[in-house]
Amino acid sequence: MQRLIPTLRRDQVDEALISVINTLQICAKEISFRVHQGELAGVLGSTLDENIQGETQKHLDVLANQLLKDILLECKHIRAVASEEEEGIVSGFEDGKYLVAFDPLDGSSNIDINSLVGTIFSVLPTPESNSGKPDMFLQPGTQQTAAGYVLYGPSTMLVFTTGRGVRVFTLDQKVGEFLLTDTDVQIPRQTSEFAINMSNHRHWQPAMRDYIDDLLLGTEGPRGRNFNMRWIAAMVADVHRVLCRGGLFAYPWDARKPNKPYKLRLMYEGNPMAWLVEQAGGMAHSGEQRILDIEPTDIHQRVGVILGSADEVSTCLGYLEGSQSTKRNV
Ligand code: FBP
Repeated sequence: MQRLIPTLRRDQVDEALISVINTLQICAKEISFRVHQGELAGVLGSTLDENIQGETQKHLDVLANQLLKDILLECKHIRAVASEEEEGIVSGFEDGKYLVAFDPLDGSSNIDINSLVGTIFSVLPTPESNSGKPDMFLQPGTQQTAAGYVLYGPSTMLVFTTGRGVRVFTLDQKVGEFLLTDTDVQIPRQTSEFAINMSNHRHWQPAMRDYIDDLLLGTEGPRGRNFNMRWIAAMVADVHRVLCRGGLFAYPWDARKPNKPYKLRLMYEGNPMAWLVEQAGGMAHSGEQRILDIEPTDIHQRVGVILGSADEVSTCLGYLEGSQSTKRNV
């Protein structure tokens, strides 16, 4: 089975970018070990601190963030990093060609129940301006040079793209190496599976409620077939399922906090997942536009997310644009 670096060389990826992705895999192994040690490594539970998002930090959030910072900033090709757990950016090598934005531990609410969590990353080129300020990161997702995630589950998987399709590696615990286990990930256009936090239903736009209600009506409704629901409450795991077997994943606009109607973050959740999904033949939309076309204004800005099987995302957007009617059979 092929290892990471030979695969990247075969893909003719730039040597500096290979070094960045190689550094990310080293981080993944360190975090994977601690996640799988759980209470034995004393990494469960919460700290008393809040992060820039106003969320209580878990010990593993802090530990994973520190590991990523320490190891990534040793890489001479990294100009700076931005993290969900850091207010500002952290500078690296002045002449580093790349920037790395990351969510050190996605799905934090799953840590203490031994459920699926992950690390999500997005790599961007250092702009010519090289200001050393957060504005270096404010590039649309179309500018990403690499994007992916690590899923810490029954096995640890590294899934990423450099614009040459989606590559899937599995960590061989015996030799401590990520080995290539899938190269041609394709998301089926059609699906009968959706993922959304249903408990937020009353807070959604009416059109989004209609779309989901028609899925729930199944054969008795306008969709004329049954749909199944899944929600792992970790984007990395819900999107992994979509890459494996199709589906629609959504975290849409929500009326609860008018000044903060979205939950997920553009730079280190929306953009990397959107590029992966598009590279696998799916669609990724904010409800207003293609996620990868969004011009960011802040490294921690939030975005609506509707992604997955292309035909199903189109149908959902049809409801939001009012072109898809909800004529009930009732
Ligand atoms: P973080 O855990 O990195 O803050 O990510 C947010 C997240 O956990 C996503 O991974 C997941 O899709 C969503 O929030 C779950 O939200 P909810 O608590 O509404 O189920």
